[in-house]
Amino acid sequence: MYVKRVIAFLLLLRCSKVQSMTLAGTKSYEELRAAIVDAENKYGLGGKVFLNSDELRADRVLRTMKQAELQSPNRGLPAAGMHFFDAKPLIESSAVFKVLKLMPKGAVLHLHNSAAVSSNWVIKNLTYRQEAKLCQLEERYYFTVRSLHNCPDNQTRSIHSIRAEQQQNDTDAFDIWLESLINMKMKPTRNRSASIDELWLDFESCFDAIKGFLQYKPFFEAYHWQLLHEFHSDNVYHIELRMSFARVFDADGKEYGPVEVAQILHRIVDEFRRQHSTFHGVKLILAKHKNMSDGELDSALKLYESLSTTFPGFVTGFDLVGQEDSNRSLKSFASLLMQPPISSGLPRYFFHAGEIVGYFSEANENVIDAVLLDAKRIGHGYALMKHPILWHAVRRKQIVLEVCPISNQVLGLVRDLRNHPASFYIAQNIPITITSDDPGFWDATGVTFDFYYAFMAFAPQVGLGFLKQLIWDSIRYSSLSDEERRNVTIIMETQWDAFVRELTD
Ligand SMILES: *[C@@H]1O[C@H](CO)[C@@H](O)[C@H](O)[C@H]1NC(C)=O
Ligand SMILES: *[C@@H]1O[C@H](CO)[C@@H](O)[C@H](O)[C@H]1NC(C)=O
Ligand SMILES: *[C@@H]1O[C@H](CO)[C@@H](O)[C@H](O)[C@H]1NC(C)=O
Ligand SMILES: *[C@@H]1O[C@H](CO)[C@@H](O)[C@H](O)[C@H]1NC(C)=O
Ligand SMILES: *[C@@H]1O[C@H](CO)[C@@H](O)[C@H](O)[C@H]1NC(C)=O
Ligand SMILES: *[C@@H]1O[C@H](CO)[C@@H](O)[C@H](O)[C@H]1NC(C)=O
Ligand SMILES: CC(=O)N[C@H]1CO[C@H](CO)[C@@H](O)[C@@H]1O
Ligand SMILES: [Zn+2]
Repeated sequence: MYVKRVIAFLLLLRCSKVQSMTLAGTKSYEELRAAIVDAENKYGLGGKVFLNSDELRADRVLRTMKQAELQSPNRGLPAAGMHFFDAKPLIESSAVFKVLKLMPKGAVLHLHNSAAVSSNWVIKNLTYRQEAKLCQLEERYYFTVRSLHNCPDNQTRSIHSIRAEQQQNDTDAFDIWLESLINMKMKPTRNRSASIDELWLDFESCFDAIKGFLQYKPFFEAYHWQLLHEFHSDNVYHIELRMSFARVFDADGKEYGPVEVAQILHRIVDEFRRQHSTFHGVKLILAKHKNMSDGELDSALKLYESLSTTFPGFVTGFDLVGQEDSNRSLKSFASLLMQPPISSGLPRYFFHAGEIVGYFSEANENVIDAVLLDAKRIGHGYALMKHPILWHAVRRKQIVLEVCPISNQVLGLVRDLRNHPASFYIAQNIPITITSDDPGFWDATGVTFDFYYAFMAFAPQVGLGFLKQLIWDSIRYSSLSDEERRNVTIIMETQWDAFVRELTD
């Protein structure tokens, strides 16, 4: 009620100068000012979250740390205003980061499997195995285990033997070069102002480079185990993973199709859960590249049907990926997506939409189509702010935006994350979830670095209530069943209480 009164008062202020003078006269300037600050804090995301007495104490501790860290050093930028590539060492030594790392982070809802694991682990582990090979095709390089259809045998060499040819003191340099194939920080675009198209070329080249490794079953298994390990170590308890379900083969040349690939992953997750009682699990979202024909979309939707009926509750959604402004718009696929060639009804859609600065392309309107196609969540929604009617609909329908701060920065949408539209979504109480998209390709292991920017750059005024809202919302907007939600809630409550205690001690 109080918030409503202040808002009503502010509207009056805007309408009638005379009236406002009279109203202002009834209260002191300072009182009114404080009322505005208070009303704004209560209005935004997390503003109404209940905090018990321990949480209130933890909130004060956290706010003090935050304030200290946001004071910019010698008129320079605080880490929250810097590009992640430059800020990473500062963030790692920050007190707020250490708290966020410790914090249970609920579910990560937007993550691409082949870009999820640290590039450094891929180099230090997978490329040191005997089976690892590298194929060179003109200026492009691809990791692989067997010869690729696009890369002839005579261009493919064992990485072990290439490494053996390096001088003793050059193997480090060789490994760094190898890593540059799958890491944006090491690309030439890093040190100059590159266009979004150039950044996406580099970005897609990372996916192309790693693809071959993930088609080999032993590598696929080790990689996904490492994925679970990196996120669980970051205090994430549930993951919804986007993947293409590409075929996998084993050492005997036996091939595994999409259903068997899902089975393999299911076994890995089960084994990981057996060993880590606080890890709840994984769900899979079939995500295909938008660079496709109607016929290919038709097959992809049929594949979704077969996977989701074989693994109900495990394969739970469908998405289309790729650079939006240079690929087909959602609108161009709309009729098929509205009436998919499947009997089990409309898939649960989790579309990437509005991952774009938002000018002059049909794809600029992808967010409209995502809403019309009844997407349960929207990947990014960066351009939604420019749609004054649509964001009301998104809030009313409680479609959560999967916000990926560092991804948006690395891919050139915004340099200083304090200018990210998520600030507006938070202020307008539009539901968001913080997630890391492709952290393996830019050294942002897990999701805590993204939380750092969300907490420090998006919303300077918020404290623990905001974080509490975010992590419980990540469970709320997941594809978990009611029973699973109850189970993960039990895990989370214990972890959260321990976290709050640790923060106040
Ligand atoms: C790769 O990681 C696995 C699992 O952590 C480990 O058992 C194996 O020894 C590692 N291999 C190399 C070559 O580092
Ligand atoms: C590699 O093999 C292809 C045929 O598969 C041949 O055209 C090409 O000349 C060969 N390249 C080299 C470097 O031997
Ligand atoms: C080590 O690297 C330096 C510079 O690249 C080179 O001059 C030197 O010969 C190398 N030493 C050995 C032992 O390979
Ligand atoms: C970019 O610049 C930094 C600092 O000047 C340098 O250390 C790094 O090697 C450069 N990276 C690339 C990919 O050129
Ligand atoms: C898009 O599809 C075309 C034709 O299938 C192919 O040549 C091209 O490499 C694809 N581009 C990407 C980025 O996948
Ligand atoms: C929930 O937890 C209980 C007790 O650990 C377990 O028996 C049950 O299978 C779990 N349910 C789901 C859906 O994970
Ligand atoms: C069909 C289509 O427009 N495909 C384009 C998708 O975007 C990539 C670049 O990311 C282009 O190479 C494709 O031509
Ligand atoms: Zn994505």
